[in-house]
Amino acid sequence: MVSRLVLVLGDQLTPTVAALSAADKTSDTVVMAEVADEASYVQHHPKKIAFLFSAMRHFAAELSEAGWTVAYTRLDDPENTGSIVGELLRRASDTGADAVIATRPGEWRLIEALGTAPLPVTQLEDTRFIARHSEFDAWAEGRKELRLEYFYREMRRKTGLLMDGDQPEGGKWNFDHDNRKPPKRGENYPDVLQFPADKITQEVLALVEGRFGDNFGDLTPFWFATTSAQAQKALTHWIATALPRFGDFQDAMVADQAFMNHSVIALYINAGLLDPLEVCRAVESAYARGDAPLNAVEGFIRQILGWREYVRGIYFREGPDYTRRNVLDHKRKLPGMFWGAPTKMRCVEQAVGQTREHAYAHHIQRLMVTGNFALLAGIDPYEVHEWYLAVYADAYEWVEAPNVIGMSQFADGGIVASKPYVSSGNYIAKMSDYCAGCLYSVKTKTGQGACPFNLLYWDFLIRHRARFAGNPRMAQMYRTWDRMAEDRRQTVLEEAGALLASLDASEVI
Ligand code: FAD
Ligand code: DLZ
Ligand code: SF4
Repeated sequence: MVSRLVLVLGDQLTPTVAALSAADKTSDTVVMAEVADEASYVQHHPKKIAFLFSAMRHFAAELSEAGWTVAYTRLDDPENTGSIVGELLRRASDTGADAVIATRPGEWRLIEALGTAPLPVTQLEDTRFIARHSEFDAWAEGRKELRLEYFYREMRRKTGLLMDGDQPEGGKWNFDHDNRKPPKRGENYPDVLQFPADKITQEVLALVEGRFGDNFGDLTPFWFATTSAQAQKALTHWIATALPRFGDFQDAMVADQAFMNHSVIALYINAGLLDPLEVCRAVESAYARGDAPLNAVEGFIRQILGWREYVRGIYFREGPDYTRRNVLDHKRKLPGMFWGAPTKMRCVEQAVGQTREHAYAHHIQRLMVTGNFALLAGIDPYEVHEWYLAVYADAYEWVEAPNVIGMSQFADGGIVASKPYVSSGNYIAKMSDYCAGCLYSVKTKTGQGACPFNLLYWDFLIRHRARFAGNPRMAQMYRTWDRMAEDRRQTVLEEAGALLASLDASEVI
């Protein structure tokens, strides 16, 4: 009988993933491997590595129980070759298998490694997404601009989610304007469901502490779900406790509140522990039961049905060089504050501190604090990309890169974002309580204590005037600048220059 290997990667932990669906339990061998190459292509947060290794070990045990033959390589196995292709070759030689079935990885690097491996590897399309590649490409074909909103509507029609016949539920496709409320003072936020470390996780924690303990990030306390059943519980808990207010305060930021009303499920969906369409249907059911308002439910479903599918389409459509795009020619090195070096900017200190603690920050922190700062300061987008890929437990290149290179850093020239996501300190002051406890003053525009975002904002706009002045959504800002007194404009640019020089000299800013 022909025997094949069935590759299951760390973010493919779904019993119905394409490779498993195409395989034969009676004759094929599942290959799963913890390998140095995957654990170190960036300096992953230790919690991310521990989450993935523990989830992989739990999933391998579930497959064995279901009757699969599983060849599982632990990181500390002395025979471990250190790479996915190396492990496939080793297992092929052990079992006599001469072919591999794989589900196409979510990163060009690994797609290419499998494609050039010295044994035949069939890479099947990953069907765990709502849109097929062909659907996205057909939608994108011939369009001048690939705007999320129109793709999202197609996905609503395709799935019937929040549809009333052929019309959107509630008469509108998008309730975003209801979802931008600033945080309320004294608001209580529900707890995210946490799970104690079982024996498998404890072993993984010891391994990760020994091998990756020096990477940026706290390994413990470790409380992530590591099985699909636990992830499902976390989702159910969030729907019952936080979904109703997810919409209203989606863009708000509060000091020492890492999760607010966010779901903290991206890491589970992306690893394969939760199915995106089932998540959307569970949230839609809460609306049907009258347990959550439409603005919350639509806002949430748009993130998964819209953004998540859209960024995946962009990543695969744009090709392997996407992470190297740098249309703004930004070259500055990523400053130490991203790795926890001291900073006087409370917003950055909060976002990075929470990232260190939880391998998590919510969307607006990623976009309007760390992302905004990196873009204003002209940091090399590839360095920014590597940072985001490393520090978040939900980060894989297919989803991280379009968010960072495209949405956040505008390095793709506007494929994802119609204008750069930049703001002065005003936006952060409006949407958070950070500024009250900051060593800088958000109301101060120049001089002693001026908020760095205020200075860098103008510096960015002026540096890139030729590119952005013609953008109708930015014209107003250029008019404001042009109306400023000449000496004031000069002061702003001089102080911004001095700030950037301090950054380059690794001074604390
Ligand atoms: P919630 O706020 O509860 O949102 C619900 C779900 O919607 C998420 O779980 C996620 O599956 C999906 N979602 C929301 N926004 C996006 C988006 N822009 N793209 C794709 N899916 C989205 N998301 C990742 O999954 N991995 C990443 O590596 C990643 N990097 C990002 C980098 C930057 C600079 C920015 C601005 C965003 C990034 N995002 C990334 C998107 C988003 O910030 C995270 O999905 C979200 O913060 C995860 O937390 P949550 O599960 O609590 O999400
Ligand atoms: C992120 C990650 C890590 C840290 N370690 C492994 C691993 O040891 N073995 C594995 O199969 N996958 C791992 N992954 C996930 C892969 O990097 C991921 O499959 C690719 O980046 C494609 O998305
Ligand atoms: Fe951030 Fe400026 Fe507010 Fe300080 S004053 S928290 S640097 S926006």
